[in-house]
Amino acid sequence: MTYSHISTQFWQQGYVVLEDFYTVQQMDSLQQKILNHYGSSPDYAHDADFLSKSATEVIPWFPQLAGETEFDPIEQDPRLSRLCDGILGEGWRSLYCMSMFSKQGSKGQAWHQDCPPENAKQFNLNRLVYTMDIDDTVGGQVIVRPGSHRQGALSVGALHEDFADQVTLSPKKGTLVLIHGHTWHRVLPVKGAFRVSTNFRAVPQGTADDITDICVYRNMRYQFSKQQVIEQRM
Ligand SMILES: O=C(O)CCC(=O)C(=O)O
Ligand SMILES: [Fe+2]
Repeated sequence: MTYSHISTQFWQQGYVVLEDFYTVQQMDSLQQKILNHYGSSPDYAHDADFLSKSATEVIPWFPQLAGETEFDPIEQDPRLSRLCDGILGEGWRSLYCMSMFSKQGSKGQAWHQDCPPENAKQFNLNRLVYTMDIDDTVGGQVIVRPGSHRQGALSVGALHEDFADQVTLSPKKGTLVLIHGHTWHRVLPVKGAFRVSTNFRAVPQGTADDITDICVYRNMRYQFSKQQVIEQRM
């Protein structure tokens, strides 16, 4: 696929998958850093109310804020910058890098949109880097609905409902997945010992730094900075 094909596919589908984007060596080294940080039995960082209402069980870590420089070359890869130029246009910028850890038996993440979808020009881009294979044995596959970035807010309904048009992604070590923040997406329960993913978020010019402060779920809108449900949806 050429850069322009990738951008076209992204804007048609609301996501795009690029296998073997990063090398196994790069990924093994990052994975080691991430696992060293979490240790064997990390605690959930979000408040309990959020974890239960959102049916989302992940433990975030912001490695670049913690001074880990090894994540920088991943983010600064010239091919990734060129992809973002094509997808986001001039003047886009990186927001932050967040690793996410889920324990064995955890629920994954319910259907959500990373930010409110009401304004098509205001969105985040998820640049998801996988430092391990995500497959049927490990669980934690990512499910998306193609084209849903154009369909407004998620419908109200079951938090993990199956849709006929959903697509299941099983990223491998080194896969880069780009997901539009308005695209409906979720993560399946984790069956293996643990699951790790790392997200380098970016935004187009003119988008606020706190664009991902409000996340839209099928049962609520949740504001992370206030640790509060700001809208019940039923
Ligand atoms: O961990 C994943 O694969 C997806 C996480 C996600 O929904 C996000 O970063 O917005
Ligand atoms: Fe998300």
